Amino acid sequence: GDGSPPMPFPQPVKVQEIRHTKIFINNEWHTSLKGKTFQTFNPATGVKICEVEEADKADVDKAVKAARAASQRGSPWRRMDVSSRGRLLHKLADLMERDRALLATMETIDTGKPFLHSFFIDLDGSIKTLRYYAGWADKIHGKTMPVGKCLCAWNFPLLMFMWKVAPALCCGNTVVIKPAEQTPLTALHVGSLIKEAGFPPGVVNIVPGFGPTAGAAIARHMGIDKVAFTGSTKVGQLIKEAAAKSNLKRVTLELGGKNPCIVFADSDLQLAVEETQKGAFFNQGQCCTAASRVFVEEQVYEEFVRRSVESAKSIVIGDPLDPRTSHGPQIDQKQFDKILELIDSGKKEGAKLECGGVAMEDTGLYIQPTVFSHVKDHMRIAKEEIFGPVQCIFRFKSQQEAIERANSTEYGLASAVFTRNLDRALSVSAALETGTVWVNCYNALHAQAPFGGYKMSVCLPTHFAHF
Ligand code: TXE
Repeated sequence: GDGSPPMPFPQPVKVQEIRHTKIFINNEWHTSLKGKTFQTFNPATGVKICEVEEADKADVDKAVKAARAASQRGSPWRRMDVSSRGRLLHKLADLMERDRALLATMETIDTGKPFLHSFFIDLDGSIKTLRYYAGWADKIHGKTMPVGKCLCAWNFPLLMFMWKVAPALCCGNTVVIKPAEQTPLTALHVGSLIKEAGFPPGVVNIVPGFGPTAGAAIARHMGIDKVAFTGSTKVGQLIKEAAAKSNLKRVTLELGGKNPCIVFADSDLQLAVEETQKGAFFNQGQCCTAASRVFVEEQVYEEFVRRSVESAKSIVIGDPLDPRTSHGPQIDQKQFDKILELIDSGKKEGAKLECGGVAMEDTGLYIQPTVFSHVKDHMRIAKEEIFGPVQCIFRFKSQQEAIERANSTEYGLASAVFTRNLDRALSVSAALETGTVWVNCYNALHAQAPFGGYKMSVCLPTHFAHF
């Protein structure tokens, strides 16, 4: 270094007690109308964190009424001038900065993702999203929609909350949002910050609960004009169907991916190894953008596999609250079982297991970073979204072949090209049927850049917003 003392790492906060565990409607905390609660667990230890009030259809109705009332003509939210709306979004971002270590700790306890990732990636992205849309609030002209409803997944609970809520609020909408049942805690804490920031009652309402009950009630609600969803393709289809059969509400979907990387022999090989592996293992592989299919040109194939295995073996697995940890547990038993079953299918279908492939012993839902080589396109691990720390490496001969194989999937979210040849980077990027193509990098996501896709990965009314 330059002789100066190292920057201290941010530290997790000691969370004695989770304060916000109820349904948030009209800036107030409500118990569930049916009197039900559900438990949320720390996936690193299996220990219950707390009980959360469980919203069902009747609670969703109550939240929609509040959101509708808050968007009536003459309401404080409707009368508020647009620059004040922007200021409120900035105020919320300020409060999240104030509570940043606490929110990052809660996110880590609830999801199992490493604390430094929560702090530097999820919190950073959430705050930047708010500030980006705060800046848009007084620059949008034209029509807005009164009530939106959002359903979130558990892999980036806070970030997805902001991706959905920030643009909706920026345009003057009111929202009802259901966090994933696995990860309700940071959303509820943000509820308290929304109140503290001074948003009028009813503008944001948070209904923790399950998909088939609260989620389905939202999808078929007659009083909701727009629904935004992140999750599995199967549930995305259910939501679009429910929207069609109720009031034809507008639908935005962000679904699965089976994202290809193409590594040419002329690339910076070490960079390609590092970036594709980060892409495969980041967030324990639980990313819609996970780099789950890596196509490597035959001349460098063996060397690429060798270095990838070496790199996978050096990943630090451990307690997600320990700042040295870079790999935590999977979110829950269901995902954990699904991943191990798919790993098994890979072995049975003849892919070569280079490393990992097993769970860590004892506690928690840890799966070792896993690398398969000699993967063939027909295998299940080549086709299905694994959503776990599994890297699949394929061999290719020609550029045309690599493009065709990369595109031969029902998904079309993200992809990457690794090459030093700029012409090739441009022509391959243009040929790949994905919303994002990264060149010589991976997972470079920005609040300022659009995020969309092709085929069964995404359904967006505009290319612009997440909402
Ligand atoms: O997803 P679900 P699950 C993929 C990934 C993963 C698989 C299953 O492959 O292994 O999906 O994960 C709500 N009406 N992704 O079972 O069921 C649910 O409450 C309305 C990709 O966790 O789709 C939660 O809030 N809502 C992904 C959300 O949908 C319903 C992120 C996600 O749950 C509902 C997560 C219903 N009938 C999983 N059923 C990504 N794109 O990043 C469930 N929900």
